[in-house]
Amino acid sequence: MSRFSPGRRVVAAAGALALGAAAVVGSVALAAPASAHGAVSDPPSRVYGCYQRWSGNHTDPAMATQDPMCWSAWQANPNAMWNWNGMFKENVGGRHEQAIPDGKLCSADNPLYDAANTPGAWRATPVPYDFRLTLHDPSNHGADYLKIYVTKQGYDARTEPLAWSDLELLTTTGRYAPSSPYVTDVSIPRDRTGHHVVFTIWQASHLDQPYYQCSDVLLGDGDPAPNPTTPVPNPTTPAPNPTTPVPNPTTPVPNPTTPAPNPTTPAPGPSGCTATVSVVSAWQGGYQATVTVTAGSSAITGWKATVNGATITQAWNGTASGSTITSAGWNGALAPGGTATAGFLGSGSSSGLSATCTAS
Ligand SMILES: [Cu+2]
Repeated sequence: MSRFSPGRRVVAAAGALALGAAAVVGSVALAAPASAHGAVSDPPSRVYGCYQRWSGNHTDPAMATQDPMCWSAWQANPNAMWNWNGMFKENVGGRHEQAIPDGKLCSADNPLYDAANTPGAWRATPVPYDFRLTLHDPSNHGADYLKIYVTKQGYDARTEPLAWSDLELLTTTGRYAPSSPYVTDVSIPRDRTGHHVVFTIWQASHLDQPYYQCSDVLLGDGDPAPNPTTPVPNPTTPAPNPTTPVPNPTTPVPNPTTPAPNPTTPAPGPSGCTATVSVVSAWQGGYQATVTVTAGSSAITGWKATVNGATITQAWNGTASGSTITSAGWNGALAPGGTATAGFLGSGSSSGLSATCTAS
């Protein structure tokens, strides 16, 4: 057989990525490795998130307090972080639950990534109950299917290793052509609140090579809801589309069982796209934020989101220059009303941020 064993494949990928990593050091934009495999990029998987946020400064001890689970993971094995895209097992024959033991789901049962199985305060991405999951695959393997699961209410990501019995299957998609990204809409039952894990199986099409990964999300009460740093509708912005629910300040706080109006859904703007910015977490001297871009009534082929008041030190799912993030190759094209997100780390204060968008 000419096929590499899984172990040899990982070693080979590590060498290739080490070269790629050297080219990235010192750059604000995080270029994705040009080869190898892929990962869930939004909401980012544990390993991909640690790579995104810290590959530019992974020896900075500030990570220990700002992002402690990533710090532990980088300390455990930096190679694993550079190889964020290699969380797969081969020749599983669709028997995922037999192939991946309980407690090893977030590492694809690959010892290289074992740190990702440790329960704890992983950075969790706030998502609405209905959200779009994006899997970024620079190698364009295609997909026979994606299976998306979410943890059951009562599961505690901070103390319990993830087991199959903790998961509820939400959706199994159809095939994807070998053209990244692979995107699917996900709807999470409204009883989930707080820190949950979205678990994704990506059955790649080029080989029997399924990928397994965990994305930490914040749901419902966990959202940074009516947050002083959330931009307020600008009086000079055209009136919101009547079909778009807007937060009404006189309306009582939404009942957790009711889908909350999404404050990040902007009205279509005249420039072809609109952008909002929301702060995921903040600490002394810095913060992490998400920019959401929404196309207007026409399709667009690329976008630039400017975050007024931001000093961007690192960005992902886009390229940062000054306070502007430009769409990446895989998330620039949007259908009318379509959305894309990018993330960034900012230095200084996160208060008073607002975002504007121009389309191309
Ligand atoms: Cu691959």
